[in-house]
Order: sequence, then C-alpha cells, then structure tokens
Amino acid sequence: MWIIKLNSLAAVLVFVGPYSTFALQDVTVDLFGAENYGTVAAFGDFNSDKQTDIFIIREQSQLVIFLADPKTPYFKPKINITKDLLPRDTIITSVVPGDYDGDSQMDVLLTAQTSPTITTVFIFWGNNRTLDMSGWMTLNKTFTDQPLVMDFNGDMVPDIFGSTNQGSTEVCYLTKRVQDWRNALSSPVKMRVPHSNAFIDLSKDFTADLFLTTEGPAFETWLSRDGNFTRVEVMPAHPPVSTVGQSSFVDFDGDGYQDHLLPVCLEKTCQHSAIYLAKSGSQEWVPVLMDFQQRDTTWSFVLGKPNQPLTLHLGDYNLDGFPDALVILRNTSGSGQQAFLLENVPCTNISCHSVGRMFHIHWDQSDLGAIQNAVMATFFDIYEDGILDMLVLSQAPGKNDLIIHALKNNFEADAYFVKVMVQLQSLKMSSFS
Ligand SMILES: *[C@@H]1O[C@H](CO)[C@@H](O)[C@H](O)[C@H]1NC(C)=O
Ligand SMILES: *[C@@H]1O[C@H](CO)[C@@H](O)[C@H](O)[C@H]1NC(C)=O
Ligand SMILES: *[C@@H]1O[C@H](CO)[C@@H](O)[C@H](O)[C@H]1NC(C)=O
Ligand SMILES: *[C@@H]1O[C@H](CO)[C@@H](O)[C@H](O)[C@H]1NC(C)=O
Ligand SMILES: *[C@@H]1O[C@H](CO)[C@@H](O)[C@H](O)[C@H]1NC(C)=O
Ligand SMILES: *[C@@H]1O[C@H](CO)[C@@H](O)[C@H](O)[C@H]1NC(C)=O
Ligand SMILES: [Ca+2]
Ligand SMILES: [Ca+2]
Repeated sequence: MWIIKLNSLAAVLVFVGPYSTFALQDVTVDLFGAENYGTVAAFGDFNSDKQTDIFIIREQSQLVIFLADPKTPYFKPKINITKDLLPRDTIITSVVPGDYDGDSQMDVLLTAQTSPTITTVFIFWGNNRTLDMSGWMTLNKTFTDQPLVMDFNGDMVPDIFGSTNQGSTEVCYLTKRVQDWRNALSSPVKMRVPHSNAFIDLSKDFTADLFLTTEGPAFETWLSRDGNFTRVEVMPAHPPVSTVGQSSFVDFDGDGYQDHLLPVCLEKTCQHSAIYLAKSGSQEWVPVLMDFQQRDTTWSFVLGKPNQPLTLHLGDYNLDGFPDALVILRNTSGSGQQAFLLENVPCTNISCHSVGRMFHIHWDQSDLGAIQNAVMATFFDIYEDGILDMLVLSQAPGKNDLIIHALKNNFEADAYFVKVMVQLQSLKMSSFS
C-alpha cells in the first residue's frame, strides 16, 4: 500500500511542473479497426442516438458516415454516398450535417468544387436514421466559395449563406425542401477566398451575428436585428503580416467575452509565424505566440495548400478553463511537418501583458512528433467523458487518402495525481498552522 503511494507521488513529480507534457495513447485500432483512412470532415449525431458520429471523405469523391457503436471498433462505416451517385468528377470539399428542411431528421450538405470559383451544393435528406439516396437536391445557384451554414432568419433551421457572384450575397432557405433564395446583405461585400466567416454572438445579446473576412484583408461585423444584418464595424487586418489565416472566436483569457484569434505568416514565404488576438470590441492586435523556435529549428505555419489553410483547432485539453489549440507546423529548414499542442498559459512576456495569457508550444510531445507529415489535427471527445482526445491526419507517400490517427488523452489519470498532490500539500499547509 505504501509502495503504491510512493510510486504515485513519484509520478506526481514527473507530471506536475510548468508546461508538463501529457501521455497520449494511440487508440486508432479500437476506434476504426482497419478503416482509418480518409479526410475527417465533420462530426455530428447523425442517427439521434446521442453519440457523436464521424463524417469522412474518401478519394475526394465519396462520403462515408461512421456511426458510433458500443463495441470495438467504436466507429463503423455504415452510410455511403458513393461517387457514382454524384455527377462525374465531383470533388467534395466539405460536409455540413444539419436538419435543413426542419423535419427533425439530420440531413447532409456536401459542397463540391467544379472550378476555382464555382462551388456547387448538394443536400441528401435524412430518412429514418439513414439517408435517402434517391431524392437528393442540387442547389440551382452556385457560390464563389464554400458557403456558410447558419440560421439567417432565426427560425432555428440552418440556412445557406454565401456569395453567389462578385460582391452580392444570397441566402437559401430550404424549409419543406423548397429552395427560397433571397438577397442577404444590404450592401455588397467581397469575401476573401479561402473563406473565413463565422456566425457567432459578438454583441452579447444572445443572438448570433455575422463575422466576415473580406478581400483587403479586413474583418467586418454585421449585427443581427430581427433577422436583418447591419454592418457595424470594419477592422483592417494586422498591418505587418503577409498571410492572414482562419479566424477563431473563443474566450482566451477567461473574462467571459469572445476574443478573436488569428494565425498569421509574417512574410510571403512564411518563414516566421505568429498568433494574434483582438479582445472583444478592441481594434488592437496583441501577439499571444511569437516564439516558434525549438532549439536550432524554426517552425512555421504551412502555406499554399488550399485544403490546409492556417487554422487553429481549439479545445480545453487540460480542463483548466482556458482553451488550448492544435496546429500543424513545418520545419522551415527541413521538410518535416507535424502537429503541435499549444497550451494556454499565463503570459510571461511584456508583449502579451494586456491579455494576461499566451500560448506555449509543447515541443516534447513525442506521441505527436511520431506522426510524420501530419496535415490536420483536431480535438475530439472519443469516449464522450468530457475529456478531449485528438484526431491527427497524416499523408503517407503513394497513398491517395490520408491516414487517421486517434490519440486518447490520459489527462484524467494525470489530473487525479495532481489532485492527490494538492491534497498532500494542503495537509502539509494545515499542519504548519
Ligand atoms: C461503402 O462503399 C465502399 C466502396 O466504395 C464499400 O467497400 C463499403 O462496403 C461500403 N460500405 C457500406 C456501409 O455500404
Ligand atoms: C426504419 O428503419 C428500421 C430499420 O433500421 C425499420 O425496421 C423500420 O421499419 C423503418 N421505419 C420506417 C417508417 O421506414
Ligand atoms: C430551383 O429548384 C427548385 C427545386 O427546389 C425547382 O423547383 C425550381 O424550378 C428551380 N428554379 C430554377 C430557376 O431552376
Ligand atoms: C428587414 O429587411 C427587409 C428587406 O430589406 C424589410 O422588408 C424588413 O422590414 C426588415 N425587417 C426589420 C425588422 O427591419
Ligand atoms: C529540421 O530540419 C533540419 C534539416 O533537415 C534538421 O537538421 C533538424 O533536425 C530538423 N529539426 C527537427 C526539430 O526535427
Ligand atoms: C516576447 O515577445 C517578443 C515580441 O514582442 C518576441 O520577439 C519574443 O520572442 C517573445 N519572447 C518569448 C520568450 O516568447
Ligand atoms: Ca431533415
Ligand atoms: Ca487549457
């Protein structure tokens, strides 16, 4: 008994300390068996069993829905939109599950790129916990880039919003499976490609507003009032940067308001990267990560791959209330590319003083480092226990599809050790008084 206690105390000393790394466990086979390939495109409870299912694109032309199952493999490929259903040469670019016709059954929206400026939208209707493979719909207008799925008119049914041609925006309502197209915004906007738009409450009135990244690049905020959107703010992107990535909104510093996080490249070839933050209502950009130096190696974001925009995948990995992130970085002097965990830690640099928090890169997370040529990494709660695990996609030479790696976050066990140590410490403290 005592020996066990001493062992766990030793473990405490290993795990605790600034910027501790956490053990990840490869559970790919438990999750997918031998089906661990394709591009993870979306998550959602497709068949209404309260378990999150996984939507995977294969060969850029086929969608396979993996339904959660209590027995291993925990995700089984059950529903197929095979490529012979869709028009020839369709390249699927995104998948957005949602109930588009309002009949309480989950439908599946696919976007497909038919040329660099033409995006076509297909909708497959949900029927009795599966998809109706015969009666799917093609929207009879195309978009200049991927549209944003959002509840434009506030009726709790998702609508499809985007640029239908240069400058003009439209929204398509699909209630009762009838396409109802309306002009969306009262003045023209030129949206940036790749799109980075969000539907999020920015004015703190519990209704979602519209955030758009426009050519410029600049950021526009449109506030929602009774289903109409009014432009209230235009903010230029941070001046010294060369490439602006995908915006994310999250309460980074824990003050209850959503902050705007922006990954950027500092010059055209992206030898140097940064992550900036603008607090809600502020026009000031504060760097929350500048240090991408690991001993002799400088890491940086990956540029120039249309399917891999500069993106932060956010999630509170260690349950301390502050969102952390997963990113893909490349070795600027080599060809290596891997996923890194960015932990949200107290700010220790004068430059992030006004935010009070910053990101610290977990350089020594060897389980992530072992996955070569990673192209995407995202948090996912595999066991639905409130602890975020990770899915990492990697490119293998000579393979069309990406390889999916599932990594279990053993934070719970580690957290238990931390708790034990805190208790031991508080015992010590009380014995002093
Ligand atoms: C889906 O299609 C693939 C071939 O494209 C096939 O191997 C697989 O068995 C199909 N799965 C289901 C659930 O129909
Ligand atoms: C729904 O699907 C189940 C099988 O999954 C079947 O037993 C049932 O009859 C179907 N119900 C309807 C209304 O089609
Ligand atoms: C658009 O699609 C609907 C099907 O929802 C169809 O009835 C309608 O005729 C189409 N409109 C045009 C202009 O093609
Ligand atoms: C919203 O805009 C439409 C069209 O511009 C207008 O007819 C309607 O009255 C507006 N609604 C409100 C509540 O302002
Ligand atoms: C980055 O690439 C260089 C050149 O290939 C290599 O020498 C160095 O070890 C790499 N750094 C890391 C951390 O892998
Ligand atoms: C502190 O911030 C400056 C930029 O303001 C940056 O150059 C430097 O690398 C940062 N230092 C650390 C340790 O992050
Ligand atoms: Ca539906
Ligand atoms: Ca955290």
